[in-house]
Amino acid sequence: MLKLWGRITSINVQKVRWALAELGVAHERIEAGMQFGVVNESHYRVMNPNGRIPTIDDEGFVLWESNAIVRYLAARHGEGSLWPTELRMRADADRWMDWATTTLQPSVTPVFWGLIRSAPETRNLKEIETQTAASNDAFQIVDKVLASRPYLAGDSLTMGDIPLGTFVHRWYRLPVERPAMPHLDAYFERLQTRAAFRDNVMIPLS
Ligand SMILES: N[C@@H](CCC(=O)N[C@@H](CS)C(=O)NCC(=O)O)C(=O)O
Repeated sequence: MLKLWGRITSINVQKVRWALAELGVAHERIEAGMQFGVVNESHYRVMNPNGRIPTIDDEGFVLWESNAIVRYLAARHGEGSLWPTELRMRADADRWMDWATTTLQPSVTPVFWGLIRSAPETRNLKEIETQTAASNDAFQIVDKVLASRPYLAGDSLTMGDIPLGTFVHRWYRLPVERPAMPHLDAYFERLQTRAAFRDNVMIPLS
């Protein structure tokens, strides 16, 4: 059975758990990261020299990097669903995975750490303000795209929605001001109709 290492509060682990649930893949999860430790143990470092989560072991095939894991699972178990068969739809989905990591994450993560994982007296309020504005600018790009389609790459959920959907949840749960983004609001509601999203992503921020 596939093994997954990682705590459920990690956004990168949430991507993998959401994908596994959408695909109906049975697995065993082993707590790792932060208060659970494990990531610095030598057996873990052999699998993942970064000492980060998530890591999977699928019948002896070890893989780390959350987006790579989501792509692998989608290709293996989700042909025609999470893994679009049509080349250009797949490229579109793939693009949103990279975009979430390279454009959205660098601004959302400092806001999350500043407001949720830092003591009030240590917060860099100027940085939080700057990165909140940058995050809202990025989310407005997504809002415009979602005006013409229910999911990022078209009419159905694909791997492209997985990283971004986890950031949408995080953004809507952070105590920040957001501009009106009606299509993103509707998208977040749409994602919440999916049990796999509710169970694995809608976890209180901590
Ligand atoms: N690029 C990596 C980043 C992995 C990463 O930074 N994971 C965080 C959790 S989201 C982590 O391992 N933090 C240390 C810990 O939990 O102990 C990925 O997407 O998998």
